[in-house]
Amino acid sequence: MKAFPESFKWGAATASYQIEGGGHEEGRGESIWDRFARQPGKVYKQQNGEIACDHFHRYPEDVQLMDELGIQSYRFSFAWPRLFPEEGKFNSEGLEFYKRLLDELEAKGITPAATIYHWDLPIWLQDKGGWTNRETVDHFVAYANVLFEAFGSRIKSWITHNEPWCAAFLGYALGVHAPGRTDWNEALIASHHLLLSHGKVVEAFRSMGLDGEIGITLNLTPAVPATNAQKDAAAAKRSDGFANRWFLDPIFKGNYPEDMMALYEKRFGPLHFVKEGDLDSISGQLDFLGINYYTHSIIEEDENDDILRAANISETENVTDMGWGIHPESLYHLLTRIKTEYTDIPLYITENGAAFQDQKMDGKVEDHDRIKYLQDHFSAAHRFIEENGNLKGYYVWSFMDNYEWAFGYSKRFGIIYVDYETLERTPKESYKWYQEVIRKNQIN
Ligand code: PNW
Repeated sequence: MKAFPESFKWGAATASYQIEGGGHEEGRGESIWDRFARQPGKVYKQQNGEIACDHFHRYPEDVQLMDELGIQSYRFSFAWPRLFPEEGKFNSEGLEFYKRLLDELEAKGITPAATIYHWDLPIWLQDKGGWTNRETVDHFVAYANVLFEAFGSRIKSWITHNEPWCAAFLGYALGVHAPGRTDWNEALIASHHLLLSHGKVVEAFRSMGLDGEIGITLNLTPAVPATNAQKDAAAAKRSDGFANRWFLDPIFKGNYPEDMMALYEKRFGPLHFVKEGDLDSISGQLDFLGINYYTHSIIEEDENDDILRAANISETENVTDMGWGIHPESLYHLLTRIKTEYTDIPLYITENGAAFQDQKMDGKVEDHDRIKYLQDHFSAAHRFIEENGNLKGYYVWSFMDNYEWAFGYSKRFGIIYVDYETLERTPKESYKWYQEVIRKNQIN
């Protein structure tokens, strides 16, 4: 038996665009994902979040299911286009849905953890360059200030950004996420502005003197060299620089990693977008770090890749429905590395979970593969805590099946099954298993 600390917070996570729907309700404007999804060939079957899980209307039932699950905390995100649907327009009605949601959560004693940006940028900001435009930083601060004013007394746990690596590199370099750009220089600029906007919002939060905690969520993907060859080790180091250190170093050390700066400068010229004082803002003291962990990557040198000269070897065995290899031990090593190389502030796993091809039969979803995945990752987290690791909580991704970005509704990460015809919710076996873990506060 592996018991967790009494104060340990068990939770589940979602994001606005992935579950809400209500695409035109109460004055919501368009986001970059609404537009991206309309472009042929970008998203599986051109599916979008117009209805999604209809959480916008079904939130009472969903919060009821959270209560029955027993989670102490629920991580969700705010939809920026609900509050600022058009340039220069603040839509106060856009706050109403979140008031109702918070009322439900409070009634059940579930602590909210709110992400300010989980990728649904208002379209009018994209029309001005999105995250490549430094002015977006100021708009982000204005938006966050509205949330702090409206909900600062009710929400005590704030996450500025979800996975800025995805927002910058999947969105601006690889083109697989909105806004679908394929320009590395733009991605680097976007990554800096995302980080800067994080720092500026932390400063705004501090200056308002709100009680509560603020942090950021990074998706961290350990890079494992494919062989013992020195060239593969070097490629893995670059991959680590690209995915992890490019965000961890400025936040916790106040500087971009030198090897990566050299690599990018050689290719793209001086990084002019980094201005005096930016890194001071980015490295402001945080109350916690949120970590999203799904898999590690196996890296070999690739001469044909002109930027990182590194290739990700895809795995075929013991993978999830995303094709992501299952490596719980890497979660333990990742947490240990954060503690030894970066920071001992409280850590939260703000996302961990897996997509599998679930089948609903006779009213049941027997997702034993997901139970095993979660059990093994909880166990890795437990090992870290045993060794005095400062891990305070764990949010399963996801509370329910939802819109998996470019994969549309074809990938199911939920511990609750959603029938997209009827929108009926069915707790999976993993939900019942998790319920027991939370109730006992321990795993086997
Ligand atoms: C995260 N990758 O996304 C997000 O925070 C969630 O919204 C998402 O549903 C979840 O993980 C599952 O994918 C990622 O390609 C998307 O490396 C793509 C990648 C990583 C994280």
